Parts: sequence; structure tokens; C-alpha cells
Amino acid sequence: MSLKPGHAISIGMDEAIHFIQGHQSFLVVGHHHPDGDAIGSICALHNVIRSMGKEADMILADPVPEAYTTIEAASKITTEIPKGKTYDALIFADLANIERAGDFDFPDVPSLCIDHHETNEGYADFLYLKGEYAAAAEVVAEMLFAMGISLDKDTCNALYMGIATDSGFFKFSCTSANTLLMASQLVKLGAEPAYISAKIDEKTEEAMKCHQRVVETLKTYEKGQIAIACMDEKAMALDGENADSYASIPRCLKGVEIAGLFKYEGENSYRISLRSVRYANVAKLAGEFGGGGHARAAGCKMKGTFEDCRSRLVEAMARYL
Ligand SMILES: [Mn+2]
Repeated sequence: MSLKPGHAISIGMDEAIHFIQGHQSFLVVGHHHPDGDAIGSICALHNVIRSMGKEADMILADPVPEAYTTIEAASKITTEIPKGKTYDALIFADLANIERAGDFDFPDVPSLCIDHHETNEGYADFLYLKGEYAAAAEVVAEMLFAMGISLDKDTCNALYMGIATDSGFFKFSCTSANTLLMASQLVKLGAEPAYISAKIDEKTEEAMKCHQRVVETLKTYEKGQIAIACMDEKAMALDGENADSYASIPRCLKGVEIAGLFKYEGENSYRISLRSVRYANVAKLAGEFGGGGHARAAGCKMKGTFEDCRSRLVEAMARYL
């Protein structure tokens, strides 16, 4: 079964549960540059599948950032498909398009994608999508509760971390009553909010220097409604593994509606985090540049000098105000 966009059959929760019940050995995959949601979702799925007496391995194209290592299962994530193992199913979580998985040679087996990105390209055989949910971990948590499986502390922490980080610790507009309900149930079952937050909030000296460097690049346009900041090569060397968190610098500036953070990837090559505060649809904006994501948080890539990319992006952003 190929992983080509546009062929997925949309399914509901019961069918997603049947998919897990009907297979024995899973490879569980999240997106490159993994965040708390990708890591939390795959770790929870891994833990639960193993608790059912089945096999599960997890892969990510990039290593787990330090901030998310509070999850015990995260130490079992590898950046290569384990050799000599066979799998009878693939599960993708928090992965809107297959390119974002990384350069893996996936086994040709049935696949399920569990996601919350409206822009999901439907590359897996089955897609369980909840576009209105704050996190893939919110989708996974609800499904695991419905399965009636008892969740251990690590699984509760993993899901809590996914939900908390993707909702900006319950501050972003994607935070719904269901988001809080899932988080509440996870805490009731053993998730530890202070323990998860402490590791994520802790900053290295390099991160502090990086923060200062990024703040200095801040520029505004359109009477302060657009803000752009940049993580240049040096900033990426200081704290590149937490690059996405720096998107809050332009986003939090008073008066800003659309924010962009350029992240140096190589000579004339940038990944860009796009954020909006109240109404601008940055998923659509990202789509103009071949990217995607959510209405308030999305991303894309651009090629060219920073100044050239910035002026093209600002021009496009202005149309979303
Ligand atoms: Mn997510």
C-alpha cells in the first residue's frame, strides 16, 4: 500500500481502534523536528500497544529534544527503522504530509494516520482526523479512554505533554472544553503537569543568548500588524533543537496579528514558522509557499536570501490582514 497523497479513507474512532486491535506489530512514526505533540502521541501509542501484548517501535527523523525527555518511552525512539524487524502495520501521528516523516524506506503494509491537521494530505490508507482538536495527543487520549485501557503514568504524561504544548499550555484559541477535559482526565490518572512543564520551561545559557539574538532581529510591517524575526546560522547553533518555540517572540509583540520566524536551514534556505493571533489563516498563507498547518500555527520553506524571502513573505502576509 503506497503512501501517496489523496488515497486515504477517512475513518472514525471505532475503525481506528479496530485497526490497532487487528494488527500485531507496529512501526509508529511522527514528524521531523519533533515537538511535544509528535513525541507524546507516538510514545503513548507505543506504550499502549505494548501493554496489549503487541509489538511497537517508534521512529523520528530527528532526535528527541532535551525538553521532552521527561517521557520515559522517548528514550526508545530511534532515528532509523530497526534492522531485521518486520511490521504488519504503520501508524503515523501528528503528521500532515509524508515528506515531514523524513527520508525512510517504509515497509509496504497497511497504514493508519491519527492527526489534527486540517491540511492532512491523506497519504495513509486510513485517516482518523479531528481537525478541531488542539493536538494529535488529544485525539489519541480520547481514543485510548474509549478503549477502556488502563494508562500508566508515562502514557498519561506523554499525552498531557502533547496536549499542553500544542495548545500553548491551554492559551491558544485551539483550546476547547474537550482539550481541558482530556488534560484533566490525564492528570486524574497520574499525569504530572508541574514535572512536564518544568523541563520544558527550563532554559540553558545558550537558549538565553539565542533568545536575545532573535529579539534583536525583530522587525514590524503594516503598522505593526506583521512581525518577522530570524534565527540565523549562529542562533540555530545556539538552540536550534528548540527553534519552533522562538516563534512566540514575534507573535507576542503587542499589536501583531501575523508573525513569522525564519529558521536558517542552509545557504539561502529557510524553514518558517507562521503564527496568527486572532483571525488570519496562516495555514492558507503557508499553502502559498508549499507548506501547511493550522489556522493559527503553520509552517513552510523558502529559498533565497533572507531579505528577499522576507519581502516576499511580508507581501503575502499583508493580504491576510
Ligand atoms: Mn500537533
